[in-house]
Amino acid sequence: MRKFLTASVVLGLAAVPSGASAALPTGASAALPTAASAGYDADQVLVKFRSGTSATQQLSLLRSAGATSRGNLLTGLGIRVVPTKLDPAIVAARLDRQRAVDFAEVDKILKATATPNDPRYGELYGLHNIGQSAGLIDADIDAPEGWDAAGLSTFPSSGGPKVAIIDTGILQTHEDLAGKTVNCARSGSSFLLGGSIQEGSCPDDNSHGTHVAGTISGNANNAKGVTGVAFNSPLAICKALSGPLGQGNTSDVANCVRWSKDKGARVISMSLGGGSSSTLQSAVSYAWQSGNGAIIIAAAGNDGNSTVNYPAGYAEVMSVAATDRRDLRASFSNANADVEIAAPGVDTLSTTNGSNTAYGTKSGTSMATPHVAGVAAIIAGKNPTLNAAGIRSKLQTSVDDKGVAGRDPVFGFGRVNLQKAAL
Ligand SMILES: [Ca+2]
Ligand SMILES: [Ca+2]
Ligand SMILES: [Ca+2]
Repeated sequence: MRKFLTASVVLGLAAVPSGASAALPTGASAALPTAASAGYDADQVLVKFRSGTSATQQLSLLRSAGATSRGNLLTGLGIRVVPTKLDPAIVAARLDRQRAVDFAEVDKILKATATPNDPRYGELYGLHNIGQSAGLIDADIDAPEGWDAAGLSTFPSSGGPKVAIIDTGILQTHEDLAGKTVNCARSGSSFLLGGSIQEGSCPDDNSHGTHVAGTISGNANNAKGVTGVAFNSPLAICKALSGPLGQGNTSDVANCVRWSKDKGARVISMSLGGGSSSTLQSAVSYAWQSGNGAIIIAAAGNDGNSTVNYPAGYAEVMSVAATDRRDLRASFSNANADVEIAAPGVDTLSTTNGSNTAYGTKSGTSMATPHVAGVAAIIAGKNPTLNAAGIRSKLQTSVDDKGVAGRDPVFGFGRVNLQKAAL
């Protein structure tokens, strides 16, 4: 007898409308370069003399400190950019001690923290929380800091490891998903003999899969819509769920797991859950163990209690709980000893399948799961020889601990953090 898997537990809250996005300050888009010090200019110092210090006095003080001339004035600021052949830190320290000097300092090199130009990036509190919509500042996965750390601050659109998504399919032509799908298939008894994979067809009749895909790999810095966590990763899409409830058979999900691994996915993301099955366990065991293995991420479930759902409940699979914009447990998020990691999953904005320019918010451990899958992909991209167990270990140790200290049933090891994962 076939057991019936359903994404409906995961989808249960997906239709809850969110007023959050409407209330957002549009200026939240973080045009601010964060002053990350990366050393200082080797050839100059900055000096401000007190008023009344003559040019002759200035030149005398500068030369005795090791500068070569008075340099240039920063117009309107009264601060001089002064050349030197010595270590600017030493020259600045010498000058700073002089009574005629208001201040002297090295000319620090700043760099902008990666901030994409996508117009709705500012609403993605899960990536970068600046307190938008009554959120808690830094209740996020530290995505821009992580992109910097991973060397992705130029927002390349390719080059990352392949991520498989087993879900309701994808709207491949969506403006923020264009070019992402490199493998596409479906397995489903409603249109095929059970156990068959049909390559080349993975349409999304629900929107759930399209939403998950946008969180994992939405096109970044294309001046459109949102930004995925692992925007440089190509996607292998396997449609195992269908219809308004997003349902599918265990055999189809298992089939997709096997197919995803064979297509070379290093990460398999499953925002679905249901009862246990030997067939499904065999498939995840194959994907986890075959070759270097695939890291397998799945939703803990939206029952709001301690139910263990599968595939999350298998030892080979990381179970993902959901947090909100204040780093608190989402009311619907399951809590049990198998929960391994947490991620933002309340009112998550992403791509939807209404049109090629459609976006919307959904809530669920379904929305938390792709945040973790994206971080796993960036770990895999940065560490090409790391096996699945190594990626999992890195995920576990690069969290922000939440709730009671250490691993706990609500947050697992903690809320995922891309900056720590990418170091
Ligand atoms: Ca975009
Ligand atoms: Ca598990
Ligand atoms: Ca904890």
